[in-house]
This record gives sequence, C-alpha cells and structure tokens, in this order.
Amino acid sequence: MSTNLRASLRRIYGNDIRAQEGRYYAALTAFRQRFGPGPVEIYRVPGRVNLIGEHTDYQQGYVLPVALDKDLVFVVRRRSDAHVALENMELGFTPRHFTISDEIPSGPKGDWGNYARGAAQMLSRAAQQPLQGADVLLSSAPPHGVPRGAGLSSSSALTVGIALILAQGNGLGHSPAELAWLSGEAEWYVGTRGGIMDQFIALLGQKDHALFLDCRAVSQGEGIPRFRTQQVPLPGGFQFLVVDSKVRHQNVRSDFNVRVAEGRMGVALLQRRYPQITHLRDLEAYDWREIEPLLPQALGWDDLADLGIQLHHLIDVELPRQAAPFQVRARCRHVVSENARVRESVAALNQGEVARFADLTNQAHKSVSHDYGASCPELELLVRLARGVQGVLAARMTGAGWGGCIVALAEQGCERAFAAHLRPRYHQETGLWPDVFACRASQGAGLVAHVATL
Ligand code: NG1
Repeated sequence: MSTNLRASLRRIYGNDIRAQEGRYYAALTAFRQRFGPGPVEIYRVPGRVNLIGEHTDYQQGYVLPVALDKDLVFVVRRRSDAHVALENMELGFTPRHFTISDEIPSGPKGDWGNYARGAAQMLSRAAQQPLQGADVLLSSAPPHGVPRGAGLSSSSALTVGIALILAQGNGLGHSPAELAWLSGEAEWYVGTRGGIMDQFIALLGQKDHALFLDCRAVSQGEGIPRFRTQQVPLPGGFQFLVVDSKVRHQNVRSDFNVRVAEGRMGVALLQRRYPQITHLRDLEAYDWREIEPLLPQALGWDDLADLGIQLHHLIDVELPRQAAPFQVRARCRHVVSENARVRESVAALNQGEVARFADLTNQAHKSVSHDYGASCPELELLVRLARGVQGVLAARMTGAGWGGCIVALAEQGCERAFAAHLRPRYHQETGLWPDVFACRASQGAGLVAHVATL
C-alpha cells in the first residue's frame, strides 16, 4: 500500500488504520480483478447521524448532523466515453451500466443503480456539455461501511459519491455546497421527496464538528442556490453513541411521503389566512397559539375534498388509502418546535452548555415520536434503555425513523458499559442484536488518494 494512501487514511481515520488498510486493499484488489490493472483514484463519502432537527429539512428548516467515520469507498478509473460501469462488493448487488445523458432511463423502482443514474443525469443537465464516464467499484459493507436502511444515509452517500466523481473527473468546478444541492435534486430521480441535509453533511462535514444547516436558500433566482451553514464544535469530554435497532421498516418511503404531504396540507390551509407562508419554517415568525386553531387535528379523504385541497397539487406521488386520517396539527407542531430546538442547540453547544443541549435532545425525541409519529416500539425501548445508563445525558431516535438508529449523548468512556447494558436487554425483548458504535465526527467526502499502479 502506498505511503500517500496510508497518510491519507491516518488523516481521515486517526492513527489506528489497520482495519481501514485491509478494507481499502480489498477494494483495490477487487477493482483490479474486475477492471484490470492501471492507475485509479479512491474517493470516500461518509454516512451521517443527525443530532437534532428531524423532518425539518424538507420544510426549509434547520438541521444539525455529523459526518460519520463510517463511509462508502469508491475505486475509480476514468473512461474516455460517456459510459459508467458500476460494481458493488456487497453480496446481492449485481453490476450496473449506463450512459450519461440528460435523460438516463431509470432501472426498476428500488434499483440500487438508480442513485447513480440520478446523480449522472443531474450533473449532465447542469453541465450542458458531454460528460466522460468512469469504471467504479463500491465498497460499503459494515462494520466500516454505512449500514443500509439504518437511517445513516447510505443511499445519499452513493448519490453524492457518483456526483463528486463525475464532477471532478470532468473538471466541472462545483463547490462542495453546489454539489450537495445537485445531489439533493438527483434524489428526485429515485422518487424520494426528501430534503438536503444528507447531501450537505456528506460533503461539508468536518472532524469534531456538527454542521448547522439552514435549509432555506439565501439566494433566489437563476442558478444553484446558496445555503447558510455553520460548523459547530462538539463538546469535549462527551461522545455520541449510536445504536442500530436492526429494525428495517418496509414502508419508510411511503410513510415519509405521507409526512411530507401532511406538512404541506398544513401550509396550504394556513396560506388561506397568511398567503406569505410557503413552508412550515415560516411559522417561526408567528405565535403558535394563533396558528394552532387554524390547523385541523385530523383530516380524512372526504375532508380534503370538502376543504378543496387537491392532494396531487401538494405531492406528486400516490399516497396509500390507509394514510388518512392525516394528523396535520401535530405534524406541524413538531416541525415548528423542532426548528426552535435546533437553533437553541446551536447556541447551547457554542456556549458549551451540554446539559441544556441534552434537555433539548430529550424533548426532540418526545416530539418526533408523539407529534410526528416517526418512532416504533424498538426505538422507544432503545431510548429508554440508553437513558438508564449511568453517564448518559440524553437519547433520541435519529434519521427518518420507523426503525434505524438512536443517538445518545454520553460522558466520554461510557461506551462499554452502555453496550453491556443495552444489548442483552434489547435482545431479550426483541430477539434482535443491536449494533453499538461511537460516532467520531469525520471530514466530508473527497478524494482519498491517487494510486499510480494497481
Ligand atoms: P434518512 O434517515 O437517510 O432516510 C431522511 C431524509 C432526510 C431527512 C430525514 C429526517 C432523504 C434522502 N433523507 O433521511 O433529508 O428528511 O429523513 O430528518 O430523503
């Protein structure tokens, strides 16, 4: 392994790089087997854990995620044509091929290649020039990769990776924030009506920092919008412990889209009185006591028709019949209160007020669970167990929810006791073995190294 690659690995992962060396070496070997010898580049894109600010990004609100040291690794060789050949080292992911253009035909719904196709199509449209492709091998398996479906944003990491590789290979000169926005747009290709948090933290993450992102663009008009960000230092003497519940909800996307729609119903109703409200984010300028009575607690399909709300004007995906009754008031209350908590959390962390931040974290869990209905019994159990460990100040679910992970704020040095307390108890009640790991806030996506000979 070359010294320049070793030095990069130390810079990214710290001094103990034995496991990482093995993993990168395996990826290089697999690439050579599939694509033959010759020079390559290596990129990495981190997964993320969101500390606070859940389901706020797609309402132009605030978020506070951290980039993990768990990441996707891409081995890349440039091609002279517009073809992309994708290989994945994970079992069950067969190769994908496509040609870059402004209209790349999509694979079947849920196909893993669609994340790459979406990124390539978006870049092609933005570049307005023919783009050259690449041979790409992806290594993503846990424990060092980002677990899939765990709410740690592995699919966005794939989209961001392909966007970054193609942008850099074609000298497109986009800044990390511009690429993040383009990658967010690319997710529409796969049918997710999500926000921009995952792409921004994947590209802008910094060691030992969380990223405050204001998901409302500061610049309007032509071109790629700009967003306000701030690096927020993580408190010394504490750590964030992540627990993967191993629950993978089948219908996350459908539930997610229902939540998007419920928020938009709220906005549509409020606009009748306050036309200037375009997103729930705008409600920070209003007194919630004035707003609340304008939002119905629950709306059935018939109520929508009676109120003249045309669902297909609000969201362009079909919602299942059983999605109603729509809990409009509680969903909006969560987004409004969560935005306020993110702002207060940033102030608390900047001032080193860890107890205040812990309190906000616990409140955030209650809100996303009760008001937003995005939790599940297993996440509730994990949060309860985590809070029962000595040295743990707070715990909440993180990510989209309905399964996936929780994150706990704990005093440094708690990790072992934490895992020993949680794992057997969780297993006893659910039959599942949760994964526990400490979150080390890492740097965002980028080129790891050039490897001259393979
Ligand atoms: P995950 O947890 O990766 O499914 C989703 C959205 C985020 C954000 C969170 C909830 C996508 C790609 N990701 O994340 O933007 O809305 O849920 O806070 O849609």
